[in-house]
Amino acid sequence: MFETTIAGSLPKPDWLAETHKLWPQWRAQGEALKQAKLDATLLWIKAQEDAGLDVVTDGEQSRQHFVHGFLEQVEGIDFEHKVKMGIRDNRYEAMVPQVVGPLRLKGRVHADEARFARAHTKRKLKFTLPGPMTIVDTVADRYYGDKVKMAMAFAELLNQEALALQADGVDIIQFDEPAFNVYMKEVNEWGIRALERAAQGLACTKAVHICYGYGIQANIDWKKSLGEEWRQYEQIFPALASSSIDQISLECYHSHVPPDLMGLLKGKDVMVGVIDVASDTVETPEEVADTIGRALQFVPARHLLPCTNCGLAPMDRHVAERKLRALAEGAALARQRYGG
Ligand code: MET
Repeated sequence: MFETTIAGSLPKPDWLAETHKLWPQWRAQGEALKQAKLDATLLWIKAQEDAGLDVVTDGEQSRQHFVHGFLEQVEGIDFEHKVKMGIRDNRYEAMVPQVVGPLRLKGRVHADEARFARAHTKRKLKFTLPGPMTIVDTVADRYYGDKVKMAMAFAELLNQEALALQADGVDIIQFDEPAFNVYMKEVNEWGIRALERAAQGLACTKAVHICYGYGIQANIDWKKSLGEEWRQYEQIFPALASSSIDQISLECYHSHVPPDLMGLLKGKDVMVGVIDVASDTVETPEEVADTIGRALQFVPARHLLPCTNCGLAPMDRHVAERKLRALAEGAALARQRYGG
């Protein structure tokens, strides 16, 4: 009951990469970098276990960014000539690589870190991949000329990697789709179809993470513009509820998402965001348990997975460690309070 999990990413230690950044520069190269990534992975697996989390991840220590990490292993993408592009409906600008030819995987993308993580934990292991719609929104297209066609091409590649991750022993594969609350019409037209293509044939648990973004300034400003109630999920949850995806996330703590929207996800596991990623104030176990209590009005206990609102990548490392503990302690308190 109340199996705890995180959105995926954790801060990189300062000997691995620049800190407090979404697109940090690595501190080493070649073999030394490879080793440093695995060392950081081990450190965070231990920290998640020590905190008492039920499901652990590799902390996304081996990728520079949650979308571009996957793209680095895709043929047909030019990383040498990045261009500035407005992403998430021009919410912020990013330097993005360009799609310049047919897309194909160069080989395995995440075999090293997934197998390494699997070898070092007996807990459930979740592995995250960017979703097709979010990828399409984070690259510049100079080849396909058609968003849906390009998304389906990415979905096929994601599916190849997802099936291989399952064979590596991963228990849960999560696709990250923060673009899902920006382009709601497209989500219903093709976003969920592309997501299901990416998850096709998986027998392990399939999750989708949707959110209002990291705790960076552009997102904080955007949220201020969304009004008193954030109802975006209302437009996409019905279709997600009838999809083949098992677990769906939503922000709860410090968010303006009306909690009754969780009721639209009947039958699904709901990853309920009980940890704010936009504030360094560490939640108390009581606050976490209170948030779980509110969500229980709309989600049965066996389907409720306490989670972080989004990834912790740009956060201070020590704050993140304390937030992991707050998450686990809050869930433990909720088990006592609501367990019987
Ligand atoms: N898995 C990603 C992370 O935890 C999701 C990011 S969505 C903006 O960082």
